[in-house]
Amino acid sequence: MSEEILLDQYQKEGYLLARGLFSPAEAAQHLEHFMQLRTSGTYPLDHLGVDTDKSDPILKYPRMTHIQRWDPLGRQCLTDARIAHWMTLLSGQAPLLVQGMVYFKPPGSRGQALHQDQFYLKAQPGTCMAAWMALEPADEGNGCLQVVPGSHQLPMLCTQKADTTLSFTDVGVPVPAGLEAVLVPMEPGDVIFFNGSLIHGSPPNTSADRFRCAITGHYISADARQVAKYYQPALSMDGRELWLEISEGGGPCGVWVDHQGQPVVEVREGWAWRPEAQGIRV
Ligand SMILES: O=C(O)CCC(=O)C(=O)O
Repeated sequence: MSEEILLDQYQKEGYLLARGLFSPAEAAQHLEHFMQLRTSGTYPLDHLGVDTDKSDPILKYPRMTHIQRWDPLGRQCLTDARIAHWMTLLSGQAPLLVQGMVYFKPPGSRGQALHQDQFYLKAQPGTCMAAWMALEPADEGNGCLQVVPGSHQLPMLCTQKADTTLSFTDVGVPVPAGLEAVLVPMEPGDVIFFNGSLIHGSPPNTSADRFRCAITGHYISADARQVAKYYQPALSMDGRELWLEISEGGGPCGVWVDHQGQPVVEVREGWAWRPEAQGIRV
């Protein structure tokens, strides 16, 4: 598919799937490296999620966060020229990396409730973006990514309590009327790029014995002047650390309501900024 068609799709749907952006061999090399890291130690900001009990598989395989700050291969992967190319094309600006995470998602583990990344990053002006790469086959059975096409046009929605039997985070957003969550099955090396306002998440891994390992980067564009404190310093794709102004609190959020049969977003004051819901210790 031509870059033009993919760009058009990104504008309409809020995401773009770049199949085979990395080779299966690269994905396998990254998988082996991250699994080795995970099984051999603990790291700053390892993320466990909420409502864990002793049988929770996430206890053995928590997410590794801010990997760009302490793992050279993770940093190299998330600042790779192929990612920079697409990010620049999609946003018209060079990207700055503000967070790198590895999700292991072992068999039996919960997914992540639907959410909008910009709610947490608060990149200003504009929004943030993500690049999410499958390191193993990801499908409905092991809890692949799920997106709500077109939802990137919405403002930040007010959060609601999530079902923590299905999600390791305890806040989520509803799927607005007229929109639909779709699963995005991916193969190792496929990368999905998505807009920071796009509603996305993932269902639980219900498979008996398959992990669903993925690496993801959150980015802001080079002309952003502010981002939330947790995401600083930002990293340019050529390795420079940059400190931006800190985004505080947040603006109004929208509630999806019906007025005489017409769905509209009603805007309310005050985002409920709850870092602990993402396992963030500020
Ligand atoms: O990998 C997942 O299951 C969810 C990822 C996600 O929602 C995110 O990185 O913002």
